[in-house]
Amino acid sequence: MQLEAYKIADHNQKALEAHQRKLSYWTDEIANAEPIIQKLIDFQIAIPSWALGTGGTRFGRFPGGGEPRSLEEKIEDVGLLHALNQSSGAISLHIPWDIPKDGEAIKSLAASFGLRFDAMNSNTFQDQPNQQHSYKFGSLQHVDRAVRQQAIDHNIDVIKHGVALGSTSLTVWLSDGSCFPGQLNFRKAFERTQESLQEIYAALPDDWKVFVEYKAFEPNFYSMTVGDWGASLLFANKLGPKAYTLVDLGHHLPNANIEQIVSLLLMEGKLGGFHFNDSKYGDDDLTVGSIRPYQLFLIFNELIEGMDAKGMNHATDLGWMIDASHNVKDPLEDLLQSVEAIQLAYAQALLVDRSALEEARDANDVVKAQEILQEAYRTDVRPLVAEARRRAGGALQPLALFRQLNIRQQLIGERGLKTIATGL
Ligand code: LRH
Ligand code: MN
Ligand code: MN
Repeated sequence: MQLEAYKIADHNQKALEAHQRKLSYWTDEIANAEPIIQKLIDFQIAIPSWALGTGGTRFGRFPGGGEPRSLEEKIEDVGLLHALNQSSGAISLHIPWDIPKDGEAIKSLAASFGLRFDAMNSNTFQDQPNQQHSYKFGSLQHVDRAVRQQAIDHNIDVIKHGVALGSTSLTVWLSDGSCFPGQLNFRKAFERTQESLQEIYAALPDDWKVFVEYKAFEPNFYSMTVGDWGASLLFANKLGPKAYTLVDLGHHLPNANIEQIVSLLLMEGKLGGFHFNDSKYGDDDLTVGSIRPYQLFLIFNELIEGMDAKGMNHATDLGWMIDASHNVKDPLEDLLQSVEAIQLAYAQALLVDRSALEEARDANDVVKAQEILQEAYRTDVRPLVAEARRRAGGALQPLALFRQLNIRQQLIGERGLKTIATGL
């Protein structure tokens, strides 16, 4: 289904007066509202193709109905999100969960919804039917050269799919590691992984980047070969200028200071992109901003500081992606919430008075420094985000409109109640 523009216009018309009342505080009182609105309009967050269906857990799955049954329907779903919020203008594919059979046709279908293809994700953490070698004991790190080669070939194949779609980056996440002490020679596993990555790196087109995603644990529970930002940065540095670290917010040990990691990676010019989600315990893949919104704000605070220091373009110089899974919510509603949470944190971080903050730091005024951050964080920026959406042609209240239009019911009507999307 495609969302007609008049439905959004009708919704906005009805909500306009109340919206303008809230917005007037900004336009009357705040000097830099306009540049913030413009930055919000430019900022796009890629939706992962695997997050459009119900993920479940390893204990069970409760599909909600009307889930996309094909890549085409996934693109349609992201098109719906983008029509509603005008901020989800890209889709990130996982191969082989979503193999485009006809790259050209898929690319033009996506373009018809105003979507482009963000990072391509390879998968060497599961065995596929008819696969010659098993990844039970790893892929790029494997002791057997034939297994490594199979994983390298897969990554090169993913790059080819990406080229056909107009993507310009590859995300490599490896489940490689070990479950028990003694199982693995850490150094040799690292070196084999490095060699394998080097072969993948050699196959990257000139304008491509590779993102090395780290994760502290799961599915290996004693060691992960790319277990933290240190290991990822080592790989990225050894690989070369097209290689970067990717930060997934759920991939750290408890209480890690992610904002500091972000700051240092940016300083090194090696932060490539993000997988946004939220978590209370581990890789929970919960809705962005649902558990630790202040942490999200602090991360954006470092992102802006570090990107501005390097003259980077906020919208285009990093890969912004969501990586989520849904157990009890409608995936589309959840994704609307996640995108909005990212925009709110971004807008709040844009409000931080940076020169006052540096002054407070130089004066060792700890209280003032904290106040400056919290002043921005405690500001209600929802009218700014809504205004950015409205100006871009999106809905003032995307979630409310999604419900008013009974979009899920319509999707169930089209696709059926029992549908299972491919993915986790
Ligand atoms: C691993 C991960 C990685 C995968 C995705 C499905 O936990 O975050 O990004 O590609 O989940
Ligand atoms: Mn991830
Ligand atoms: Mn993850």
